[in-house]
Amino acid sequence: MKLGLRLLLQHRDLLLPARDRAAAAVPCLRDLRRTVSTESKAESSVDSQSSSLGKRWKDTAETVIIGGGCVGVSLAYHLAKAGMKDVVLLEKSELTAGSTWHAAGLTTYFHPGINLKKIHYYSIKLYEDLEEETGQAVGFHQPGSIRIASTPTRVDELKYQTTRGRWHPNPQYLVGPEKVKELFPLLNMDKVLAGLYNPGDGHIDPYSLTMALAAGARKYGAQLYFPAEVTALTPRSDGTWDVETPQGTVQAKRIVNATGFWAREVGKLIGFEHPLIPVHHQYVVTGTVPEVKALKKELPVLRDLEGSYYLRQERDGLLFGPYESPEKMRLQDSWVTHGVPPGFGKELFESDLDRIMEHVEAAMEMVPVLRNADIINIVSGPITYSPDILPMVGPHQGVQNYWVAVGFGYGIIHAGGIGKFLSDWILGGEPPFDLIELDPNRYGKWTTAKYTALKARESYGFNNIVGYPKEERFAGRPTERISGVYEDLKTKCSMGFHAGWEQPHWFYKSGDDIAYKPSFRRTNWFEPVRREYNQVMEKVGVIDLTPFGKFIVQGKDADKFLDHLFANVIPKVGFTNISHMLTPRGRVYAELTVSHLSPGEFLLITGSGSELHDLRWIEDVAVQGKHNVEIVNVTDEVGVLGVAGPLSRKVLQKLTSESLSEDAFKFLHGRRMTIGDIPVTAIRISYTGELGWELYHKRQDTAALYHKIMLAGEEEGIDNFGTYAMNALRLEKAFRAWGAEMNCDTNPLEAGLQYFIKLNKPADFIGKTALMKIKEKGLRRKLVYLTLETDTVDPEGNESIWHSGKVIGNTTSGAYSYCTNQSLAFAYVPIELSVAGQKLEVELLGKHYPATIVQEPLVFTEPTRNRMQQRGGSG
Ligand code: THG
Repeated sequence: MKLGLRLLLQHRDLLLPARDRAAAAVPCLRDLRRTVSTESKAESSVDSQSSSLGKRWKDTAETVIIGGGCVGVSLAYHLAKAGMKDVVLLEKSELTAGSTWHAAGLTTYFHPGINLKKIHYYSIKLYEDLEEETGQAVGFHQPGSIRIASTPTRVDELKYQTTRGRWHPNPQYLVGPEKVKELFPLLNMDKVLAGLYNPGDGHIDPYSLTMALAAGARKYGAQLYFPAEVTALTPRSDGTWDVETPQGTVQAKRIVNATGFWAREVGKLIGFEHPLIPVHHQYVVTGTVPEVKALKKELPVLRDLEGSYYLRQERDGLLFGPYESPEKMRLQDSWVTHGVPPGFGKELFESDLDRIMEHVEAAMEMVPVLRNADIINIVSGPITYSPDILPMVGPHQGVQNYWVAVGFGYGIIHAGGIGKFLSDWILGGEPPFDLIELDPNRYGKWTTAKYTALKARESYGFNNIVGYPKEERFAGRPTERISGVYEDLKTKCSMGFHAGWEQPHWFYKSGDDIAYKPSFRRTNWFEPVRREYNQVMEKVGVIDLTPFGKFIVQGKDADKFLDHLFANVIPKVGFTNISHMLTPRGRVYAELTVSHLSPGEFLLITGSGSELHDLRWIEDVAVQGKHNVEIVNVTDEVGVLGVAGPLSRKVLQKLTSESLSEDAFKFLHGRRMTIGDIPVTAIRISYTGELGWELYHKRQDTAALYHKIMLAGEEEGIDNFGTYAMNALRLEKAFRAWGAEMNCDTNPLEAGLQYFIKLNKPADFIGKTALMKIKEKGLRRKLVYLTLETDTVDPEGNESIWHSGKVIGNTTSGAYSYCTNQSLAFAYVPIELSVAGQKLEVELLGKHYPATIVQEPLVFTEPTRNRMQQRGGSG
């Protein structure tokens, strides 16, 4: 039975049961596709080799990949192709079972983030060549794609996104309505204001793609076994794993969990609760639409951002997939609470057209021929979601040699690039490029099942929400990670979410518009942040820094271990310094402060977003080098308050009998003391660059400490400040931020971190040799400091920089400088342009703004000001 969409709209209640029957009777799209691809030349040869039962069972492996979906198979292909000898893939039922087989197969060069564009690019290039390499047709169509903007904000969004990536080779063009109509003649143009056109986009057959990757993997020597269900994972004392299956045990140097919606089950085998949950994703396939059939060339893939759906041509019909709102979307929570039903492999969920009706209506308005289309299939299949929609890719903290490649909501476009990325990481010992947003260690104990469900609901529903800078999402908050001052501050400020913690972004005062109003332009927090900025520059401010990651490192080898781990020298007892962990290739892996608390006892502090990311590295180096050290993560036990500003000494002095004078407590010194009778470790450091202290204390003391400081500072007019003001303060002082100015794509010399890198120290620190070579060869690009003449928009980071009509670099972060009343940014530019006075242009929202490279900093830090005054300078 065929049902017109129009008919369904009118009689859907009546027709639902019939439709379900109809849907069940019609072969699934993938089955249709498979019939097509079996006609291709190599399919049969691939299938005949597929099952390994009866074949020689390998009992040792360099890498065991668990899961035969497109991601796992792509990793096997890449590792084997790169020359890894013993690559074994274990799949519990058959290749593509799980989510791959029913995926809609969309491929796009587009991603709003800057790093994932590289993954998309690689995947598409790989898929273009795969048939030739493996002899397996992959059903790759590249009719292009258009993202439709139908509101002025959406036009801004497309402009914002185009500037964040012009240095990538991904082809994309912002086009006007006429061009959109030309590209997609069946569109109702009433609301279309603009489109983002990606000519190389399209779709691929996920089944054939996986088969091609499998053929390639085998060709290069990988062993793919199925059915082979992993039933136990047992670590050996040497860091290797025993991977048990009913067919036998494989001893593996490393294991990779690539098991899609089974990833939780596999994680549980070693005690992890991966924050993943399956969602029901539905798409609808129509029969032949005469107007589509009449077209001379295939329609580009359409993404209607406001309508929240994708739509593409499927043979002579259309395929349409919506993302329902958080309230309407469906989670398969029972698979989290009770586990995935054993044997679930190539099943689908029952479809529910009712749930997607508003998107159907939006689509019929945008593409009117849909009204008369017949539905021939509705696919409702499980896709795995992580809380923030992005997959988890890389080595996992807390255990040796356990890697994950899970949580793919868009596995088809990610599979190729992720396979290559992970393979390069495994073989090279460090991430080949920055893809920090996929670090599995961004999650932690606080990402509970409940949190994951709330967040996946939001993430799925917000698939096509406007992607503003400084966007906040509110589902699942607060988590169990609550600072001691949270209750005091929660009604006084706009909180930001950092690794499970709530941290003040900016504080309200009477008369402020306190609504959450994200914007591509300056918005309602612009003036309040100026107020906080002045508070710290002129008086004294308090900030909750509890979200910092905090580790104690101690033991016999502590000094030696840290000397090897960090590029800076080890501070003497009582001192603190800023130290970087470099990768073997000489890139910046992390930036921490190291405080030598007592002989052989160190406190390491990192930013909130990098806690387990850094800890994983530190632990791996300790274990692999057999260092006799104890590493304790004290993040959850320790609270931190920062007190900063010219009057901070005066205020804190009231609360202690120990002298805080310049001579008695110097910059970058730390000591244990009491502040208002509360024991603290006080460190004289501040990311604001102003006079200030950070007070580390037991987390249960945070509120008491906060109140004592606020009371003591009344006379001085003490007040709160948040991380937005902190960002402006640190940028004016030209302090670099990890993740922006430095990451594993940058070396510390081009990032201007020479001062912290001690190439002359005797210890052979990680990255030293590589860095010496980099220095010898000379730098190709450098971080520069820019002022910009803007109007109502400030740089954020990742905007394109133009010079002589060409894109020559990108910003890394930016802010308004409240001191000099202009915009300010850090940026990477080619070395020959990296001179003070050089004029450039920064593209913001489609407009080119004049920028000038200036000498850093714009504002001197308090210690520098002091030194200059002592020397009689101007300061
Ligand atoms: N406080 C503490 N630890 C931290 C941060 C912090 N760890 C992570 C991150 N933030 C580290 N980043 C910096 C960067 C610069 C400074 C402090 C932390 C800083 N720099 C001064 C400068 O560059 O002039 C001093 C440098 C020096 O003379 O050594 O203060 O905020 N605990």
